[in-house]
Amino acid sequence: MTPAQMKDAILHHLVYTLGKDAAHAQTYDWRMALSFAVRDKIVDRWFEATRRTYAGQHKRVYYLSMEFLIGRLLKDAIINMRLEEAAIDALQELKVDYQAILEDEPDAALGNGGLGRLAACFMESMSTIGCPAMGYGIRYENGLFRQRFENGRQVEEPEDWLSQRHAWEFERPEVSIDIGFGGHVQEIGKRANWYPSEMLIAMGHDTPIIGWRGRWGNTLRLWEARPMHGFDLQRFNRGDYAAAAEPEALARTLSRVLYPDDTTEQGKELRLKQEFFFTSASLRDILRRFESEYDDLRLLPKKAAIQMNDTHPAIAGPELVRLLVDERGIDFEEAVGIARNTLSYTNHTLLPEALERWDEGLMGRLLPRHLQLIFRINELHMKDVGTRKVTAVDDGHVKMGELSFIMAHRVNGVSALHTELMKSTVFKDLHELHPNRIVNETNGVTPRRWLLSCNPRLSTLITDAIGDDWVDDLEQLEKLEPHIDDAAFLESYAAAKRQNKNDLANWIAEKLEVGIDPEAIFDVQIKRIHEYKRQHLNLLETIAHWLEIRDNPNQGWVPRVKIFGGKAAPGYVFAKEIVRLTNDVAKVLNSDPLTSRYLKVVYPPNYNVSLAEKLIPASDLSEQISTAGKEASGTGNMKFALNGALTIGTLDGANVEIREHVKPENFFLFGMTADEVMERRRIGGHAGQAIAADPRLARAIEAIRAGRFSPDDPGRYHGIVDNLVHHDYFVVCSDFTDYWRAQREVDTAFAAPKDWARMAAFNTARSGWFSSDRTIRGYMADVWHAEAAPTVEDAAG
Ligand code: CBF
Repeated sequence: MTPAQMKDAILHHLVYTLGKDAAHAQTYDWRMALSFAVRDKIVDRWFEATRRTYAGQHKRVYYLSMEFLIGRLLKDAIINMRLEEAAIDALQELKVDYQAILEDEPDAALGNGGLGRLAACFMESMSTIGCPAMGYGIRYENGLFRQRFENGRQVEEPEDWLSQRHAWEFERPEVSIDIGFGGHVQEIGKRANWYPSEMLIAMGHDTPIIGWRGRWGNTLRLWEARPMHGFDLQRFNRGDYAAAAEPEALARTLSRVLYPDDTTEQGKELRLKQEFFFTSASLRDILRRFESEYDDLRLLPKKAAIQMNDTHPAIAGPELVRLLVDERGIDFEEAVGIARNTLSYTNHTLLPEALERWDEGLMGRLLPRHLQLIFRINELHMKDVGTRKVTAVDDGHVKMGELSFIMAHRVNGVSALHTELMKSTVFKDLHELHPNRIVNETNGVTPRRWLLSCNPRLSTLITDAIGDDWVDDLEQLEKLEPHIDDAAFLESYAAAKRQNKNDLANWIAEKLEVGIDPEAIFDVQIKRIHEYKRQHLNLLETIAHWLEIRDNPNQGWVPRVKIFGGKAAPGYVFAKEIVRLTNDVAKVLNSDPLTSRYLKVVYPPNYNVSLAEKLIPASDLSEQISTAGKEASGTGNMKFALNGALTIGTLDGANVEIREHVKPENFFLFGMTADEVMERRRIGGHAGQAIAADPRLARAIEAIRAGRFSPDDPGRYHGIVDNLVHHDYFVVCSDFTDYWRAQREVDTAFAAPKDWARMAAFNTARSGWFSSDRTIRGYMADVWHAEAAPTVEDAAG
């Protein structure tokens, strides 16, 4: 597409789709017009991919996920369609600011963190590779909450990403599926009829996801909940307006927000309903498509692979069995076999509190037929394996991890360490019974968004050095290794980072009104706030460091800016206290005339995908400091390494593999291993011992306890202090001393800029393995047994 053609297309949409004339168009209008111009191009490729999938009778992959953290889509689309030059030139002619347009797009925050962002990377990689696939999820009207700080406290506000028209989706009213809850079951012979007492409709919205070079396009289908019988005219005519609108409001609640706080009974019920809602709609859509092409349901596993992204869609097992048995008359045992060979399950966490368990009473009330089937599936499994040792139903609860395991032919972990821990802990018994079921697929990230798009300076430098094949095959980055010995290349590498840091410093000055020194180490921890991720370990080290600088302010300290980003779950009190403490520490440190030129803390609110795209290219140090054994993989760790930030981290999740790839000398390792953590916990008073042994740690804790960061309310953080001193399940205190040591090594290394640049460049060169293209190829081979279709460009060539 030439710039002139792009300009015509933009003006066409401005006038005929948006009804605006150029003289009065606002940023929003230009953004929409540009989006539609780009979307038109995508649609052609998307249709072609769909036609080829049907014509070639290719196996399709269905990715069921409660979260798709897609963020902004415009730049992604422009980059993947290789329309950047045309768009920039066309807008320049139209005197419209391209960057302002990109920034105007709301962030689609349809995920919490790693799991949802992984799903988004996978969608892009499947399209790049040409793996015929469809993502299924929920079209949350308000997504994850928007975070604001009020006197340092987190305040949650609804995310209103849909308050403006969403440029990328196509509404599909013809894809409307009725979903039931509650009611009763009538058994007739081997089948049953389920008569739900409550019904609503799942309506599809399709977003095309285009791969690199526009080679292939897949669909992300998100379900919106609608009422069965919208508006009640009788009630309205009687003047009861609120009651007249009630069915609609109730139905909408279902697709309103992501992860409603499930600390209340109502929250739990809503969450289970959401899970069933999107899983059932997706399965019925999948079966409808399958039956339009094939008439033998036994072919299902050959033609469809359904991935359960964590246990959120775990009801897929019993629901698929129900659809096969009750609605299609297949024998129960055969139906279980078909379902199992079609389904697979990814486990993303071993944290006990995150492993879903549903109360049998609740499950029986909402999904009575499914509960019956779960009991039968469980019985059948116990009969097959000849033991009652493992069970999906226990102690009045349905255990969704076990249920998913039993109903899947493959179960995967997301890093080598996590997969081994799955085998030896949570799924030990099941693994012994099914030793071939668990496989590892270490996570990855898409290089298109997480290098090419977010870091143009580094991307250009790489392409100048080794050509642009790395975008298709990230492992080509290894070709950079010989360049790392070239002083001119290293200088350019360091210059790109410096410029990225300058941009970020300017942005922070403008948005947060905090001045930071671009020459300082940009030390970044961005992720959900959680005890196991140990933001409080980072804070303790920050405080200890601050106190040390105060003792001796003229010692020539290496300047540092600690950057935090992340949201705390609304019901997670401890995490919210960490948020507040971070802001309180920032307030005190940033205004300390003795130390602030050496140490600052910044915490931009509302961490999301777009903010990550700004922060990661400008980072020097990546904080991956979780308690060993707790972080399943991490994916932020991969994005940082790829963009040349050095990791300070524990042997946890994919850190282990990152360290192997980038070499131990280019990674700041500290802390206990997963086994050592378990040993340490057995020692009574381990935290007290660690505090007694390290005066720096003792002083930092005492500063918090004495109210140094909360002088107006000295007792504010006694909860955190008590937890650290008396419980410290996440062994923050016991890892502190080694963390401090590693941080001082960072200071020393950073003070030698050439060596630092070499280490950073080595991280980039060795991060190619962490592409989500590699991960997807792994799933295709080991889990889905699916092949790539001939892509559009390949066929044309
Ligand atoms: O596998 C993707 C990510 O998933 C999580 O975010 C999750 O939600 N369970 C894990 O915490 C991450 O370690 C993991 O990278």
